[in-house]
Amino acid sequence: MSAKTRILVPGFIRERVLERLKEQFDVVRIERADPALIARSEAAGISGAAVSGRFDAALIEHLPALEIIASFGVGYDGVDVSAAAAHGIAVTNTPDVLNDEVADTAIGLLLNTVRRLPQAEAWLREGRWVREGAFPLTPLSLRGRKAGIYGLGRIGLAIAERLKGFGIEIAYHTRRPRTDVPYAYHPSLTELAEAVDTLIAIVPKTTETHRTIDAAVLRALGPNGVLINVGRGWTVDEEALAVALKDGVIAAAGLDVFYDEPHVPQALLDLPNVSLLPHVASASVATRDAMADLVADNLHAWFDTGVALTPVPETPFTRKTG
Ligand code: NAP
Ligand code: 8YV
Repeated sequence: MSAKTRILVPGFIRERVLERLKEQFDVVRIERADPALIARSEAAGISGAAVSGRFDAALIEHLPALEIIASFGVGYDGVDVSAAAAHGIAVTNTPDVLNDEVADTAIGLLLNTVRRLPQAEAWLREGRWVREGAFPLTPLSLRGRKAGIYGLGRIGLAIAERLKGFGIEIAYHTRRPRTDVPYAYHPSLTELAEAVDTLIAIVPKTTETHRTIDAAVLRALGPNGVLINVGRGWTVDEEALAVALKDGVIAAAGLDVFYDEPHVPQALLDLPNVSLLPHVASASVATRDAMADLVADNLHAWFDTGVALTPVPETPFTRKTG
């Protein structure tokens, strides 16, 4: 009997991924993605990997027979994709299966931010409704808002579909205009921010998106402005955001993602006009199960058929056999 294909799984991953991998593979677990944790002799027998989080060049270079890295999540910024591509290693992510969940959360976060629903519930639970009467009217409303989506990809489109149902006007900024949508295109983020009062960020973490939501963009959004970020914290200058929220440069913000997770700057925690979530946009059992299945399905497909199901654009490889 020939030996089973060996798959390395560093650090935490959903149990369902491990169960699905054990159907066909030998799973090698290490505590974290650190080459020091796997001896050279064992590293030489690893053909695939599944990861939720970091997988850097040092680990890639430590695994001479590695063919594929299946990453949990649609954003694959934790994987050194350039190093993988340079070694002919395929990288896969988990697109589409989370679009609706993340878009639902973006809308929930927008409503929480504008209508202060978490604060209203706290008011009730703390007995203030009984003692003090009605919760104060919210200065902000969704009515009449114009939304600008920064990143009109798979999830951005799903957010736009939902916003249409709220009767909200939609515009967007991406590097290249889309030809398949009726929404107004703005060639720069600042121009988008000037044209709208509600900016929703859902762009990947890349060198180009680093801290692009800065003081100037927030000024352009204006005093009635609301920022929602469900993409990556990397995209926001958090110091500038805290100042803008404190000084009334913009009205409010709703954030699911942060620059240095799980750490949230005290300056943001101290503000009353920001709604904060601990990176939960895709975090339902059903959606995380679908993501887990796609991680496993990519590895099964690669070793069964030679083709990954959802390779990232930088590594459009097929399996070299023989
Ligand atoms: P996608 O389909 O690849 O869409 C990305 C969009 O961003 C595209 O419209 C792309 O358009 C645009 N974009 C990329 N670079 C840009 C730049 N430099 N300037 C302007 N626009 C840019 O990705 P997706 O599936 O929608 O996911 C988007 C991101 O959301 C993920 O990468 C991940 O980081 C984040 N996310 C977060 C959560 C969460 O739990 N909070 C969950 C899922 C995803 P162009 O290429 O034309 O510029
Ligand atoms: C997950 C995400 O929280 O898919 C993404 O890019 O940010 C989220 O869906 C994350 O990947 C799981 O660790």
